[in-house]
Formats: sequence, structure tokens, C-alpha cells
Amino acid sequence: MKNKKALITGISGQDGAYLAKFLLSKNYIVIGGERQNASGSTWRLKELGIENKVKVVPFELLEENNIVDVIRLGKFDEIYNLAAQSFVGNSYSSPIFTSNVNALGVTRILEAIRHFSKKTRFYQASTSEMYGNSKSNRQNEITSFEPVSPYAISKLYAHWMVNMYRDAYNIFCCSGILFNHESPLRGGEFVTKKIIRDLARVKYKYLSNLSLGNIYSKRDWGYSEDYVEAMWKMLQQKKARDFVISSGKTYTVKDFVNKASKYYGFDLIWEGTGLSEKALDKKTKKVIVRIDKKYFRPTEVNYLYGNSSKAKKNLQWSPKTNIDQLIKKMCDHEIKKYK
Ligand code: NAP
Ligand code: G4F
Repeated sequence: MKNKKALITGISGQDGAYLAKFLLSKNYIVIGGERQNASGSTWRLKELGIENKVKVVPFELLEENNIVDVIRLGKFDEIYNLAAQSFVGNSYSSPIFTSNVNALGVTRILEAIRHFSKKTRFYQASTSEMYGNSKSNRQNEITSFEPVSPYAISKLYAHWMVNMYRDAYNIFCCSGILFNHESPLRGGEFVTKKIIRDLARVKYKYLSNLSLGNIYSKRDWGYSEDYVEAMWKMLQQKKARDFVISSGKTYTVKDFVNKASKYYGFDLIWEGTGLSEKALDKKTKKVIVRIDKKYFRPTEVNYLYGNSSKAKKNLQWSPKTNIDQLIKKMCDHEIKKYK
């Protein structure tokens, strides 16, 4: 049988690297789209030992002609659009850029598929951030969206566009509504990686303490390598449908700090409230964690807690890695840098 050919946009990102590894294990020909001013290049592919197995092509979500050329000439069986301005925090200072990349960028891809590659199956990286401050106790595919950040609003635009192209043009396109997922390859701007990286710096005396913003928001954190398999499963179905992918557990940022601190050997005692709250190590009395108002957002998603029953039933997908195993993977990876 002929090998399938897939394009992964955002190949230099966390999920791009793990998805490439997964598709290669299924004998796909993997083409990675990378924007030309890419900062991170392909270090994640190198970490996974697959940099020579993926052909990287220029791919810029802002550039319509570039997208059309790649899709028209590529004749891909599947396209996974993982490229995005993905940091919620930055979307407040760059709302126009974020919308252009995350919202219009997806329309550019959908138009290229519609005109030049109608048989290509398309996966869009939607997000639990779209639920915003929905009142639901656990969010699933029928929970209403109440986005509160420019990032979430841009992603919701793309989400509805994918639905529209599916209905109007009979294109196989769907979205995975993925809850937060992390890994040793997570970008340092996201809170889990920041916590794991900075606590290691404190442990090895390169930093005096870790500074955070809102430690009371709750997130449903899973492991990226588990989640990319669900993306692939969505494109193997008979019918294109959207799925929620989550760990089914929710923890505060503070819980995550406590768990990671314990793994590194700190025994934290918390004291104070609001901006004066801090955590000290019981043995040394040294301040390990501080609160800094510069890390608070103008609006916040307070609570995310997903329900992936539909994925379990229809995709036979369940998460394999719990939060403690995830933290262990991330901390061990960080500690290696100091040994
Ligand atoms: P990530 O590590 O931030 O990767 C994003 C990728 O998009 C990077 O390769 C980045 O390139 C690329 N990119 C940014 N702007 C671009 C542009 N204008 N044109 C082309 N490429 C561009 O994100 P991730 O964690 O792997 O997430 C993958 C996708 O899933 C994103 O769409 C994200 O919004 C979504 N998502 C993530 C999560 C999560 O918890 N990780 C949850 C739900 C949804 P550079 O390396 O040059 O910056
Ligand atoms: O790690 P975060 O920046 O992730 P956030 O905002 O939940 O977004 C991530 O998950 C989404 C899925 O729900 C993705 F769509 C998105 O692309 C991204 O991958 O922040 C998590 C929480 C927030 O409540 C934030 O306010 O941590 C809080 N936080 C507290 N202190 C902090 C910090 N976040 C960051 N990044 N840095 C801090 O110092």
C-alpha cells in the first residue's frame, strides 16, 4: 500500500514534533511547515531524533500564495494545522496579529483545500480556551463557548469556519478541542514549563525564586504525546466530527507548583494572600515562590475541566499519562541539563 503523505503546520512547536514522530511510526511521509522567520527552528525534532526524517518547507499562515503553493503541489492525504500564535498572554498585546494568524490563517488553508485539494483531510487545533468562563462543571462537545481572550476568540472563529466548510463544501475537516497538554518540549512561556524550569534553577542556585501570576486558575493538564494520537484518530474516521480531548482531572496552578516542588525535594509552606502570598521551603526558610502582578492577565479563564467520553467511545482514545507521571517526565528532563 502507498505511504500516506501528511503536512504538519507548526512543525517547530511542541505538538508538531510529537505528531511527526507518531506519523513516522505509522510510515507516513511527513512534510513539516515552518514559518521563515522561525525562532526555534527544529530543535524539538532533533530532541526526538527525527530531524532527518521530516522534510521542512516554508509555510506562513499570513501568506496566502505560499499556502496555496504548498497545498496545491503537495497532494497531501492529511493536513494537521498546528501552527498558531498559541500564547494566550501575548494575544492581549497582539490581538490583530493573533487574529490574522489564528483565524484568517485557517480560512486561507480551507480555501486552498477547497480550490486545489478537495480530497485532503484537514485537522484544526481548536482549544478548551474557547470555553472561557462557561458555567459548565465539565466541558464537552455541546458546552457553549464563552471566550474571554483575543486568542480564544481567534480560535473560535477558525473552529466555526471548519464547521462551515465541512457542511457547505463536503470537505473532510474537523477540530480537536484539546485541553492543556504539556511535555518536556513545552515552550518556556507556558506556566507548567516555567514552573519546572525555574524550580530547577532555584534548586541548582541559578535563580533565587519562581515568580507567578494567578495561581488559583484550574487547568485540565495532559501529556502532548498522548494527545497527538487523538488528532490522527480523528482523521481516520468515516465521518469528520469534532472531539474534546482532555485528561479528565483538574488542578490549580498552585497544586502543580506543590507537586513539582515535592519532586525536586522542596517542602513548601504557603503564607500571605493576594500579591503578598509566597511559598517558603520548610527546611531552609528560603522564599521559593513569589507572586508578581505582571503575570496576571486582563481577563482569566478560571476553570477548565474536560469530558472526553465521546473520544473514548468513538475513537477508543483515553489519556495514558496522569499529572504525576507528566511532572516526573518534565522534571527529569530538566534535571538532566544540570548533570
Ligand atoms: P507551539 O509550541 O506554540 O507551536 C506553535 C507553532 O506555530 C510553532 O511551530 C510556531 O512557529 C508556529 N507558528 C506561529 N505563527 C505562525 C505563522 N504565522 N505561520 C506559520 N507558523 C506559525 O504550540 P503547541 O503547544 O504545539 O500547540 C499546537 C497547536 O495546538 C496550536 O495551534 C495551539 O494553539 C493549539 N493548542 C494547544 C494546546 C496546548 O495545551 N498545547 C491546547 C489546545 C490547543 P515558531 O517556532 O516560529 O514560533
Ligand atoms: O500555561 P498557560 O499560559 O496556558 P493557557 O493560558 O491555559 O493556554 C494554553 O492552553 C490552552 C488550552 O486551554 C491552549 F489553547 C493555549 O495555546 C496554551 O497552550 O497558563 C495557564 C494558567 C493561566 O490561568 C495563567 O494565568 O496559568 C496562569 N499563570 C499563572 N502564572 C501563568 C503564570 N501563566 C503563565 N504563562 N505564566 C505565569 O507566570
